[in-house]
Amino acid sequence: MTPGSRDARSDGASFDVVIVGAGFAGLYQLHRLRDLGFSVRVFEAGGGVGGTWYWNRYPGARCDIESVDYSYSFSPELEQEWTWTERYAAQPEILSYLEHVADRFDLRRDIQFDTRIASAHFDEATGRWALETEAGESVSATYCVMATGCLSSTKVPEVPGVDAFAGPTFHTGRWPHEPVDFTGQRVGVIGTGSSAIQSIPHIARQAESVVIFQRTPNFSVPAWNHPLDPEYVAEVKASYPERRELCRQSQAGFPITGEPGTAREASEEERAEQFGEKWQEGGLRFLGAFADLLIDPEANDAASEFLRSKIRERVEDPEVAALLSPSAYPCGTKRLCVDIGYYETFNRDNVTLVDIRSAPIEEITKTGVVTAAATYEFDTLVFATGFDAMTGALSSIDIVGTGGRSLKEKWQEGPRSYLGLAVAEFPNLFLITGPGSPSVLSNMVVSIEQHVDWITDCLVHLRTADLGRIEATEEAEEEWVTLVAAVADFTLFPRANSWYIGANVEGKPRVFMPYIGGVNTYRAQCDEIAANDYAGFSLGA
Ligand code: NA7
Repeated sequence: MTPGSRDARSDGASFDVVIVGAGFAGLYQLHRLRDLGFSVRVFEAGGGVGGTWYWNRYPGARCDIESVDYSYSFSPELEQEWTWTERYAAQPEILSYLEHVADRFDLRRDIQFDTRIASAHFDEATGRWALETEAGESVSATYCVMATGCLSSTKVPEVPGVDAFAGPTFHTGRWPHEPVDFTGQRVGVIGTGSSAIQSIPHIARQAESVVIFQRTPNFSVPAWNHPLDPEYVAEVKASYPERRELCRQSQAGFPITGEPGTAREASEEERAEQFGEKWQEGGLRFLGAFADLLIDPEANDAASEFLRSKIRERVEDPEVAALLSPSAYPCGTKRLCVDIGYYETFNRDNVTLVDIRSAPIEEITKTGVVTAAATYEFDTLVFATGFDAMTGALSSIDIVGTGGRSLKEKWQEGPRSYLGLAVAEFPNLFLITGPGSPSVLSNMVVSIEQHVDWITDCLVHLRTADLGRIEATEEAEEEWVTLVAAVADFTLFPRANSWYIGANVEGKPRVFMPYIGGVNTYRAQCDEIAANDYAGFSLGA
């Protein structure tokens, strides 16, 4: 047994609420509901708490939201006692934080680790969820909360021979717990998304050689990461209530003061100055340079060109710089990356960039990778090929609602939900940061807390009113799906083949999944619906 987890397994047990997942979302949901007297059990596939931060242990794994904001706001005491050490926390520090939270609030005693939920079926006769674990245990619950994460179902390259390689292979999203030593190794890395951009500089410093297979280049802005000055930390701690409120009332869940102007109205000099300033601030703040950056193609062109000019400054070989420069989509419409020395890594003698857009990978063999143009031999392969984002983790559980239809079947043409929180035909099921909510377009911790608080208030409301059933109506769901699509269509996001739109998984329907309305607007919409007697839901005994 994992230290601290339950000795007794759960077979046959019944609960008010079952929560699937013990990351940021599951931990806080457990804390809230247990405090209010609900009987709760969390099931977690991993051997410990942390979710994303438990699995993504690759070298260089780091948050791209500033750590003082990428943390819970629910406990003023926790806020004061925990001290972040860097501007962007690395994975071990975030995992320690979540372990601290689990211990501090005594959460582990209600979490069953190393347990994957295989199925969840709604039983119309009892009005309860019947869940089964992969090991065959059965439990039941009145309510089921899916805290399964948006980026947890890993994706390996869909190329022939993917299992054929004889040496070690690692996926960034399932990295071993022990550090991997690349010393003296010839390493191949497939993928150039955020995980690759963070890990490649580390791998290149150790390995004999690294070959990077790039299908689509990404835009990246420096993190300018640094240890946090104690005075700054003290200032943040002293002003946390206001800072958190600023996050909640912002578009993306991190504090931004002042209203940016539009690039359309700015002169060329003003644009250059603003981009330069935002570049110096570093990270995702770059996208806040102008209000129309993700709406107006011309504004975006200017920002994209600025970012490409920085790649040319950072990469010595002009041909490599050109290959690393995205041109096929507007900047920011695939997740903007935040790097520490990524581009400079291509100035090293032991690093080679291979363009697999012009000469695709044909096969992975026992000894390496064969592209349409050449054969490469490796000792180790790293798959930085991302996730079946937003729907993958939910679709991998056999979730069946009232009509006998599974969620996977219902979502065959793309995810449909009401608020990204609930799904018609699936009573008493809640999704935390599900598709149709701001989720991955925001500071996840802010969005998670908002959903957990909303769900908690909802369950208390049902209990107080002596009700035991809530279900999104088909009409409300249809209206919400239409709104999510309309808001996305107003922006440049649908122009990119991103994981936001399911383009990274073969056969996945092309539907823009997160809600771009902003965490501020979205929070107001959710609150209004609750205040309006849960408009769009049908409530029953
Ligand atoms: P991403 O951002 O989905 O990146 C995956 C990368 O792998 C991306 O460059 C893909 O190219 C590439 N890829 C995927 N499949 C293949 C195949 N079959 N062949 C070649 N290359 C492939 O995942 P990350 O883990 O880096 O980051 C996920 C999020 O975590 C990130 O956005 C942050 O929010 C944190 P493509 O672009 O699809 O052409």
